[in-house]
Amino acid sequence: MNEIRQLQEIIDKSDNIVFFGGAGVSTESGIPDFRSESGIFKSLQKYGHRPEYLVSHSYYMEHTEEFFNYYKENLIFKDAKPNPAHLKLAELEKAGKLKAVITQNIDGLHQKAGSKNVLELHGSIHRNYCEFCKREYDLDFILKSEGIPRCECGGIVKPDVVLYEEPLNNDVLSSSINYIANADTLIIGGTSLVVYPAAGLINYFNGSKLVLINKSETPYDNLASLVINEAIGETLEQIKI
Ligand code: CNA
Repeated sequence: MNEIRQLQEIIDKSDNIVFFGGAGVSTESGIPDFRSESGIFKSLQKYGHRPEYLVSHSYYMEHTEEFFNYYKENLIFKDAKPNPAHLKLAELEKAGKLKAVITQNIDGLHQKAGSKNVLELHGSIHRNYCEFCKREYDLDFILKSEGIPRCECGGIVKPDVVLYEEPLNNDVLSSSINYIANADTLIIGGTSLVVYPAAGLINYFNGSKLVLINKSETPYDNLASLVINEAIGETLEQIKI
């Protein structure tokens, strides 16, 4: 049986699917990921550092202005639109089959596609807050700011994005664990599964079908019932609900 038919059968038989995804879910929307060749690794050439360092807590603290330059240029894609992967996941939720989307992405495209229950492990570019008085700001405020975005009170406006070296939000993490632990099907897509603790979530899965849809191999391929090494948007687009 070909892979799409196998995936269709798994989805048809399940009504407790959880999706767990990463940067690869948004590459078909024109947002580069970190680790494939076309990804932000090009940052090495332009900034002389790996992206992990440029979006780390230390870099933010020690080179705040450069951090914002890199962040605005490389992590914000204001005009990006949901692709067929985001749209199909939203449809699956609407049909009552998919219970949650757990994402490492910060781009907000799942919500734009119509998904309601989205757990953002690494936060979102759309939420920003003053480190001092906690006032909230939207994405436009960050985009329009020059240099370091400053609140009226003078505090730095920090994106609500989990930087490397920073802990994940406990509520989001425990809720994600709960969904995964109770799912009968876990579809993982567009993630290299090397960024922890997010990648470790897979260990909580007790269900029967683990599906991996990723262009390249992952360290968990041998655990999966089905591995599809194709583009996730092109793959999910073929699924009928
Ligand atoms: P990653 O480590 O960059 O891996 C992405 C994976 O997706 C790679 O294994 C690719 O082979 C694969 N891939 C790329 N395009 C596709 C596609 N169309 N279909 C299927 N597979 C594809 O990304 P992770 O999410 O695993 O890394 C975690 C970091 C990167 C997280 O903290 C993210 O927040 C961060 N990130 C987020 C965005 C975003 O919000 N869109 C963009 C870039 C990086």
